[in-house]
Amino acid sequence: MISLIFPLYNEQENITHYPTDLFPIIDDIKKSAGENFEYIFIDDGSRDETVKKIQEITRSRTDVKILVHEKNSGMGTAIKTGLSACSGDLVITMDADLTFRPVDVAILIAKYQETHADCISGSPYLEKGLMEEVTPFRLIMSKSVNFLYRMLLGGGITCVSPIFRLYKRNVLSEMEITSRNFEINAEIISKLIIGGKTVVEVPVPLLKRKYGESKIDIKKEVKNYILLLYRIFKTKYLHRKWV
Ligand SMILES: Nc1nc2c(ncn2[C@@H]2O[C@H](COP(=O)(O)OP(=O)(O)O)[C@@H](O)[C@H]2O)c(=O)[nH]1
Ligand SMILES: [Mg+2]
Repeated sequence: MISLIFPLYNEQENITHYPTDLFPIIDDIKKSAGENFEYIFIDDGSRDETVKKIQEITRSRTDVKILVHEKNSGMGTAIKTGLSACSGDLVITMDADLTFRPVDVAILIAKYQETHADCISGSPYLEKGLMEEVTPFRLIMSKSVNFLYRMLLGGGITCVSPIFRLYKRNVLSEMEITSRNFEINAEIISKLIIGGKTVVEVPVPLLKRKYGESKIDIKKEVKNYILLLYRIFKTKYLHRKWV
């Protein structure tokens, strides 16, 4: 079984589109790939109608778990809550705004079936023209940070930040993850590479968010990503502890 993990924070508009834009797409993949799925939704102290909406639209489904944080604790914390509650042997982490397309879950699975890698990571940087729209400031920040990670980590990874990934669950269960925010994805991929696990990137498009607002605070996140780079340096070259 494959667990699909969705961190949710103030995503009421996006959730109303799941009956057309998410569930039928995954149902098709279920048939074609011969895999079963469970959905894990983690609400992270949303102040809008996220919890009510997700409960409403999933009421008749038996393949859904909804977990609720009373207080907003960050996307990283939400993913960790999801990981501790899921039961698939494979785990896919996804964006609630579906900016990574549900149809591309099939690409992650096909690559896993071909390689049996520990992690298949979707990257919009692997080929030209995959990014629908992004502000120049955010693109420059992101490309610079990714360049630094590539230098430090090796492994030729083009993009460390995307959430759109498939993992072997046992590989993640063995890992101590400390990030509470968006940098969790960079922490996980860094630890996989440092630990000698296999990571394979696949090109996937990244669309523009259609509904609701992005929650990212770029300046805060860049700080977190730089701190993480320092930790990688300490662990990889000075053989010191991560924290
Ligand atoms: N649990 C949780 N999820 C969050 C938080 N902030 C953002 N998210 C979710 O993380 C995903 C990515 O966030 P988003 O705002 O789209 O950021 P962007 O795609 O980087 O602009 C979405 O599924 C959000 O609902 C948070 O504080 N807690
Ligand atoms: Mg988004």
